[in-house]
Amino acid sequence: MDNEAIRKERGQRKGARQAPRLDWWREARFGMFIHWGLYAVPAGEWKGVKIPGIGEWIMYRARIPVAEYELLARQFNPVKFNAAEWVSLARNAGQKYLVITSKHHDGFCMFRSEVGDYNIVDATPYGRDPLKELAAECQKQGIRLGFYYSQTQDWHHPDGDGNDWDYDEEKKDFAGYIDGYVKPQVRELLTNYGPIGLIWFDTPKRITVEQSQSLLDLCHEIQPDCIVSGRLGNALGDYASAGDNRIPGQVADMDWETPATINDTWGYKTYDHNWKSSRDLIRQLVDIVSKGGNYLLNVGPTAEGVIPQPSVDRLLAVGNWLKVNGEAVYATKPGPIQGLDWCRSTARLDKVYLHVFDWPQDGAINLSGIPVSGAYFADPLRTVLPVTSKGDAVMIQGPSIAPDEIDTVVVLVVDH
Ligand code: FHN
Repeated sequence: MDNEAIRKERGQRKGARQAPRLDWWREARFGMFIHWGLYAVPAGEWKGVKIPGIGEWIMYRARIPVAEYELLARQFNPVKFNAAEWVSLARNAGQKYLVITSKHHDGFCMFRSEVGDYNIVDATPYGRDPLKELAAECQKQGIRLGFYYSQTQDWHHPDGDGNDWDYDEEKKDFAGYIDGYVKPQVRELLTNYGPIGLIWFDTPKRITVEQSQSLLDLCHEIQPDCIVSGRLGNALGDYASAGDNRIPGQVADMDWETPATINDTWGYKTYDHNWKSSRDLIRQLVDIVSKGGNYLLNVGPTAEGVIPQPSVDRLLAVGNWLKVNGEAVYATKPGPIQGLDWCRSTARLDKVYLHVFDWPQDGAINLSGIPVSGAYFADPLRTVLPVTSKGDAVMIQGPSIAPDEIDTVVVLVVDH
């Protein structure tokens, strides 16, 4: 049981649970996270040495001086980036929103900014703003767009948090950095790219209650419908953020999301081949949704702008599964059957969706305490299954071989 998965300071603000601005997000359930930035150039290796840990932390882990790290911008030329392809991959994966790093902890901005020239338009040979292109494509293909923005850590800005190898932490004017740099940039992100579904702040660390509150107010003032992630800090987000790759052990009575990796890193690393299987990803999605959460699944494109093929393959496999079983995922709530290893459940209107992970050898599904009056498979054939009841016990008879060994969805018609 992972009951510490959602830390208090990343929790949901009081009253936010009732806010209609979250409605689309509650129905979406599944999103694409994209970690893309200068760190894709070294891709896990610095001066011939493989740097352990997640790829986007290479500047920190190798204590790379700002003056040296900045030079990576000259090599960043993602000529293979194609916004239409990325957005269509998200669509085909069954993901309803996309969140991309506009600025990660290394401080490099993936958008044109008037507040400094350490950004993809002004500092790289590429000279284009990929967020503009993604915004246009998301509009076109009906995907909500969100921006990740590292509000506290900035290892490039002299007053941002985290870089103590170039700057003296004691002398930093963190408040000045928030007011004079972060806020204008958040304003740019919410003004120049059309409607933005959400702002995904991260690693709150030293940010004060007042600073978190003022960032929240700023987002809602510019775009009242924009939602703000729990990593804003101080329990002020519109929804709660679970730890990376962490899933609560039981239903969490709040709006929450798990950000997760497909391999071990977020930002691209040439040598991270520890890919989760599509079976693991589908089951994680279902596990999360059955507990009332959203799944934000990451890809880390290369410096050329290519999403690694193992990620593409797995996302498409999840998408194919969702094409058949999507009604048991989107816009559902946690179902009434909880705490069993062999299955999960979700619910919508008068239907309960039983997700069977471990199909019984004799094909007999035994449940208790659920008044089931009918059952059928969620696949397009909608094969009806015989149901027999005895007192509190219900038995649904299916075939002896699992129709889908990853997750067979049985739709239960339940008397209320
Ligand atoms: O430090 C970051 C990390 O690089 C990555 O962006 C993840 C994604 O959830 N968030 C932070 C660690 O929790």
